[in-house]
Amino acid sequence: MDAYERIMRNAEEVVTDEEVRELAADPAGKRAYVGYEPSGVLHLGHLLTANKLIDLQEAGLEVVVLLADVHAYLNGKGTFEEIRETAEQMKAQFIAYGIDEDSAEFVYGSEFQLEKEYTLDLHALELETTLNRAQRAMAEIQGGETAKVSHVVYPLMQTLDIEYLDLDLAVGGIDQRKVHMLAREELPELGYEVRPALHTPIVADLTTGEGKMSSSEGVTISMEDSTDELEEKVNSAFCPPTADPEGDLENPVLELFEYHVFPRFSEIVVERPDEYGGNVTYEQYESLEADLESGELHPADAKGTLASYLDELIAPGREKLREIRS
Ligand code: NAL
Repeated sequence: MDAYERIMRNAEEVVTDEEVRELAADPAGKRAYVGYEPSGVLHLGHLLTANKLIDLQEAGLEVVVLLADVHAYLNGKGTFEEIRETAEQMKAQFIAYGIDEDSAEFVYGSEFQLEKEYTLDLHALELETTLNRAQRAMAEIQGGETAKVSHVVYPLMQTLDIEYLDLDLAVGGIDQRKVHMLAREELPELGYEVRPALHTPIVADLTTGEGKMSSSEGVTISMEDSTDELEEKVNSAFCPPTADPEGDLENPVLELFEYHVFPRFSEIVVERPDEYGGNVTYEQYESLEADLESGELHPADAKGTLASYLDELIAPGREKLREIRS
C-alpha cells in the first residue's frame, strides 16, 4: 500500500482528492490532526479516527491530537477541572491503543485558544459568519439541544485551530464535514490558507444498524468493557446474513471488521470445529464480507471472531484505565 492508499483507506470522503494526492506525494514533515472533546473513556467512535491517525503515522505524517478542552466546555461537558482530568485519561488510552507517542503531539486547546491574537481572529471570524451558517455547522456535532451562543462559537474556533496548529490535513468523522467546509470558505477571508480534510465514516448503532454509534445513544463498545461484556454486546449485535435489499440498514458486525479489525491486523482467523468447516483465514475484509453474505460464514462465528479481535485491541487501554483508577 503506498502513502496515498494508506491515507485514503476507509475514508468516506476527502476534500479535495487533488490536495490529498499532493500531500501523499511528499508526506515528510506534514501535520494531520484530529480533535476530541475530552471524555474519560474511549469508545469505538474515538477509535475509528484513531485508526486513521495510525494510518497517517504509517504513511509518514506527523499527527497532532487536540485535546479540545475549551470546546468541551463550550459544549457543556463540565467544569474546566473535570474536563482536564478526563483529557489526561484520554491521552493515556490513545497511547495504549497504539498511537505512537514519539511522533504524535498532544495539545490542549487552552494552550493557545486563550491568547490575544487568537481571540481577535475569532472575533474577525464571528464578524464574517452568519448565525445560520455557524448553527448548521454545529448541528450534527451538538445534537438536538437548544443552541447557546457557545454552540456557534465552537465551530468558528474549530476553524481557526486548523490555522493555529499549522496543519496540513484536518481529519474527523463525517459529522465534522460542515465545520471543515466552513473553514474552507472562511479561512481565506482572514488571509489564511485552505487545507484538505479527510472524513471517516460513522459506524452504525450495534443493535439496530441505524444511525450513529456513540456513548450517549445506543450501544457502543468502550475501553471500560470487560471481555465478557464485550462478547455479550457483539453477540447481540444486528447482523443480517445477507445485505439489506432496501439498502438503508448497515451491518454493524461487518462495519466493525472493516473499520476496526482489518486495519489493525494483517490476517483474521475464524476458528471453527472441523465439522463446521474448520478454521478460515482472511487477509482482506472483502472476502469475509462475501463469505458472510453467501452463507459460507455463519453470523455466530463472525461475531465470536469479532469479539476476540476487538478484545485484543481494547485490552491495553482497559489495563491503562484500571491503573489510572487504582
Ligand atoms: C474537534 C473537536 C473539537 C475541536 C476541534 C478543534 C480543531 C480540530 C478538531 C476539533 C471535536 C469534534 C467532535 N468537534 O465533535 O468531537
